[in-house]
Amino acid sequence: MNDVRSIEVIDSHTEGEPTRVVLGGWPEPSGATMVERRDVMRREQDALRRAVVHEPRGHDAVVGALLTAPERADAVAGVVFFNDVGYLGMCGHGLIGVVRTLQHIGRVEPGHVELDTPVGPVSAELARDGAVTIRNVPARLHRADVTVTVPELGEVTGDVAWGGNWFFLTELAGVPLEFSRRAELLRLTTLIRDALDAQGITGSGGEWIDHVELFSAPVRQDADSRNFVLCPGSAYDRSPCGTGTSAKLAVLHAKGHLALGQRWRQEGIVGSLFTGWLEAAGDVLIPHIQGRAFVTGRSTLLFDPQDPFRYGLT
Ligand code: PYC
Repeated sequence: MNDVRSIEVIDSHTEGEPTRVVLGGWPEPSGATMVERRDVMRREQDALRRAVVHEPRGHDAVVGALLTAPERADAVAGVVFFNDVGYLGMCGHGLIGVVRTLQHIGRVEPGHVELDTPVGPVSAELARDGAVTIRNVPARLHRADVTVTVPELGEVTGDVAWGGNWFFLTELAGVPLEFSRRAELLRLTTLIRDALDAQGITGSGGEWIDHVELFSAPVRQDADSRNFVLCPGSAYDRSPCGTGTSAKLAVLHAKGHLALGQRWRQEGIVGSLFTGWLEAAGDVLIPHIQGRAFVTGRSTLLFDPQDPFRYGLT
């Protein structure tokens, strides 16, 4: 990594949540598949992940997206999402940001866009007004009504579901989902995640549940529900979370509360909205998530060999 002197990025936010797309300067990770490329990034290029998302250039809520060569001939690009603590399977708000960024640099036009990720192929429809609808990887309910014992909270019952990442979805009576209470919400969801871990409650194959999602009645009149989502590190999602909304759709459908095609309007903690619905494809459920992203900046990150923090604060 020592010969990297600059990295080109474009910043955007999707319904309030930041995405930093890496366009150049990051050596192309080797590997024939997106999984292999993600593993090379993790093994050999992790300093660049930290440099792009950590302070002093970033902060704990930034999700990075490295564009690579695609796996499939008809895909525009491959994309590996990463954050302050590691790599994400998929990222819903991030994909919406990637599509708008590709439009900004003239690589896509309104219409259909195919992209490859380490957890499978995804696609998006970019509308003329800038709205993006992503077609996510299949979502599923893994375990319903699981009870975990959490310090301060006692027994908390929720569902474990996959929406491109692993989620524990629950409600906490008497805990309002208000932006002004975000520090407390972060603390409580972190306690839940730690308790899930300590009590061996995982996704399939023992995978770590790294996102916790709380729900309440919405504040907006045009929404069905409001959420607060703890991301893998210590940040919360400013958007309603694309993979989290996907997991929610799978849970609602499995419990008989959401028909195929029925719209679900998920409000996030800052009051922004994703609209989601499910489509059946064979025996799997494909979530569609619609939202908006806005490009906020374009910059060149510089690496001064004299700078002790050029690879970020750890
Ligand atoms: O939108 O899927 C999402 C997401 C995951 C983590 C942050 N945002």
